[in-house]
Amino acid sequence: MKAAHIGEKAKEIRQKRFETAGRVAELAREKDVDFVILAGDTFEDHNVDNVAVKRTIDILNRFDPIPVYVLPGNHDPMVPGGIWDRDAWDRTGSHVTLLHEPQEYHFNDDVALYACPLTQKQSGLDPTAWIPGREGGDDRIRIGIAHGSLNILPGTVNFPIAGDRPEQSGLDYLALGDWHGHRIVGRAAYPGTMEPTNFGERDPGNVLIVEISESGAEPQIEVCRVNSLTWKTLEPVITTVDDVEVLDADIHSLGTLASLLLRITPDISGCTDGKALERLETLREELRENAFLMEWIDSGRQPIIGGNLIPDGILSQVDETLATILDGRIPEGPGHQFADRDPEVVLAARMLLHRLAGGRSA
Ligand SMILES: [Mn+2]
Repeated sequence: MKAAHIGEKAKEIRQKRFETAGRVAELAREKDVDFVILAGDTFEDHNVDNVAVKRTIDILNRFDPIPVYVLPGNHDPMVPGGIWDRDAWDRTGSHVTLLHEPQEYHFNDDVALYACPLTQKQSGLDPTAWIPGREGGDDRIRIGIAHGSLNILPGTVNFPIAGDRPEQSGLDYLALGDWHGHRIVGRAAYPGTMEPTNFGERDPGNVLIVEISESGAEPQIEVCRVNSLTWKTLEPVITTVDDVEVLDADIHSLGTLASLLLRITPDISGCTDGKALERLETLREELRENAFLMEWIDSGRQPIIGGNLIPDGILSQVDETLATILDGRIPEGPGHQFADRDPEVVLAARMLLHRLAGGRSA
């Protein structure tokens, strides 16, 4: 994933994603899995530079001798001249199998894999439709591998997959890719992306460890978190210092600041507490300096408090005086007699001053 939408941090994001893929290889060893499935969209598109392809192959080779089955998805479909035709694939070990045909593959005599590779970006056809039903006497573990949208929600979807595919085709498990959040529907499951790709995704950043004891047995699915970056959208309503403290604690509970991509839209339209605004500003600075990425979106309906708006001169002196009072100190010179006024009144006065002096609507 180029992650161009992240701007200057895109390169670091790409680096993190390779690191996470490497951790998945370690996890596969730790968990002593029999094999690994990548159910599509290993690449965002075919336009990937050779260095990224090489790094991907290096990571796939780190799974050796654990077999890895790689399915082409709708972003990296099996097409002539596509990503899977690069010479670099010659370097992959024999443990890596590209599932290039819709057919039955054999992990061993007891486990059959039904691969549903995609050959185009979009389709209204179910890529799993070809999977034959279970024949009498077949007691192998049968696993479908597909990429698309489980057709369980209203509306038209790309590559719709029958919600009852496991039952229809006698599958013990249907390993799916496409959805970014992890989701388990009966015997069908999406792990979601190993790293989140954007704000607003529903629980991404996992791989699934699936254990199937025998044909017909309920798959035991363990959700393992592997992501290193956390993307979080926050829309806190701030009226008091306590609200800022809660926001501060919420953010720090997400992980180290260096691992956080934050999109924060504070609503301070009802805030008349100068201390709260000051604390919020301090938090903002802390996040700006330390978070992996931060977008701070002013909601527009908030009090304008900012030095730049006030031209130098008497108005800026008044502003400074009001700020000093809000700070809990007694200003020197003119204005000191207002030091005992209700902070709400002082803040309201300051907001009014900013609106008038700044000539901007609040
Ligand atoms: Mn996809």
